[in-house]
Amino acid sequence: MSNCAVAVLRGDDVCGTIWIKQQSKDKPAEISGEIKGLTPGKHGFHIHVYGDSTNGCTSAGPHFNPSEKTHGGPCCDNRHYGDLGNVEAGSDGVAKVNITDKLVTLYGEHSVIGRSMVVHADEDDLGKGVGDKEEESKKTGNAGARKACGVIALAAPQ
Ligand SMILES: [Cu+2]
Ligand SMILES: [Zn+2]
Repeated sequence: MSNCAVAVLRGDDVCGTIWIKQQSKDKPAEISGEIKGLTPGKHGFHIHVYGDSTNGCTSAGPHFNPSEKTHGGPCCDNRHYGDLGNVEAGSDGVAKVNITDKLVTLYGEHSVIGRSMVVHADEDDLGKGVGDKEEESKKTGNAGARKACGVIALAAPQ
């Protein structure tokens, strides 16, 4: 049976809607939607561990990381489950999201339902930061402030 989830991202000047669809437990997740109000360019995009917004996006906690790895890019083995890389906004501030990911799942013990989706002020360096950027690169990719976030909620099959 296919599963579907949706996150409505809200922030001071950034908002968006992101859908996650997965046809079955063994198929990759398809993540799609649109985020508006961003500065043009790349912005880190992650799933954070908690669906808690009692203190704004801060209470979403760190990146979802059940395998206890260091931060990385979505391509790579060494990454958090929640590491989705960057979304890129055009000159109109709109980022179209279209990601297929094999670690993000809507099934089982590592399901992302009930966690948070977060878009950041800055570009995610995908764990490749060096020098004084290296330590934070391995945790957050130096993606900066949390511009908008939303809880990943179960949705009707689309
Ligand atoms: Cu993040
Ligand atoms: Zn990460």
